[in-house]
Amino acid sequence: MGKTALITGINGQDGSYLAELLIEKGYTVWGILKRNSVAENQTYRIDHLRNNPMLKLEYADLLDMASLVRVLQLSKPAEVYNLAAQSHVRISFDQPVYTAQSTAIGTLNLLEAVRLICPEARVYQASSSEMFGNNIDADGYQRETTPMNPVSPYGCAKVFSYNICRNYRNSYKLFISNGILFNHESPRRGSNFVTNKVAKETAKIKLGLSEKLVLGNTEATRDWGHAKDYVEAMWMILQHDKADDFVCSTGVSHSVQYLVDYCFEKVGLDPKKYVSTAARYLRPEELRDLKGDCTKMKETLGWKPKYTFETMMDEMVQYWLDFYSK
Ligand code: NAP
Ligand code: F7E
Repeated sequence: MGKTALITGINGQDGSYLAELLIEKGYTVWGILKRNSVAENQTYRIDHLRNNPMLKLEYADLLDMASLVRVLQLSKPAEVYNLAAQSHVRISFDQPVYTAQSTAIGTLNLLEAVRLICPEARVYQASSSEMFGNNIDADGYQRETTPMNPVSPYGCAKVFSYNICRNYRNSYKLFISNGILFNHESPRRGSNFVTNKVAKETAKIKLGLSEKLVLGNTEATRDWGHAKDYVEAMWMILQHDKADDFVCSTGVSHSVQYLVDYCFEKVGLDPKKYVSTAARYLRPEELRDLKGDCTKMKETLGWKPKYTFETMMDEMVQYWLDFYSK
């Protein structure tokens, strides 16, 4: 019989790809959905899996520990992937308390529930490169040993989760691992994150459906990988013989301006004619540059990404061209 896994955040970008991967591997996959008034839209990323008998969905919320206890008792998972969070950095400045509740205290609720109900389960925590803030090692990279100095409520909340996971691992001998993942994208990325916003608007402008793209800080640089490659890393982290923390990245970074130029050039348009900036997309404190060194991940687990920045952005722009051409 295959293993059983529970995914929080199953209807998010990563949760949807991880559910596909685990079902392919023969897992029974349980996922939690938090209640939303528009139920139709909430599961669009996993609707293609809804009739699969290996997928089981339950209502629960990271802020409601009783609901987590209920789902852990029902599902009895061997692996728990904690992907749920308020994950938008800019929005975390607008909703700092909710971000801290869901992205920090939500993790603690889940760990307590695991400790009480299924202490044998292996837990993956979705930690983030946002935790490093503007700290960069002398060689220009961030890695597992880089000091954490977050510059957003989201980053602060993720540092709490990262640390409480290490604390529970050491105090209670639970198998809890952090994946410190750098930005990862796909056509399923929320369209208010910069890669998918640029891909979508490039396609709309090309097809005559829009005339402008308004952005924030175009000088920031990010290390962008593909979510499909990164969910494979999550799975590998939980198959390792001991709980540990791993950076996952591509080691290549580009500026937001380069991202814009790449997408517009792909469809044969001059970005200068369409792209402008506005203060509303700036953050009170900016995280300028991210570039990860994932040597530990590659050497210990043998992880290797299949996508490059270019093949990923090609897929995303093409997705929106097809979407708006239907
Ligand atoms: P996402 O698309 O924003 O998905 C977040 C998921 O969390 C959604 O399914 C959301 O449900 C759910 N959620 C939010 N609050 C919840 C709560 N209180 N209780 C239960 N579920 C809740 O994020 P993602 O890009 O897939 O990222 C997955 C995880 O990795 C997140 O923790 C994120 O912070 C972290 N991470 C992401 C990246 C990246 O570049 N993508 C990098 C590093 C770390 P609704 O949609 O119904 O609200
Ligand atoms: O911004 C700049 C913005 O919102 C990337 C989350 O998954 O990765 C993600 O956080 C960069 C930033 O992602 C716009 O200022 C310019 O410098 O796509 P983003 P993020 O903030 O890096 C980390 C690792 C996570 O863990 C998070 O969950 O792009 N930028 N103009 C813009 N960003 C947005 N969203 N919109 C703009 O118009």
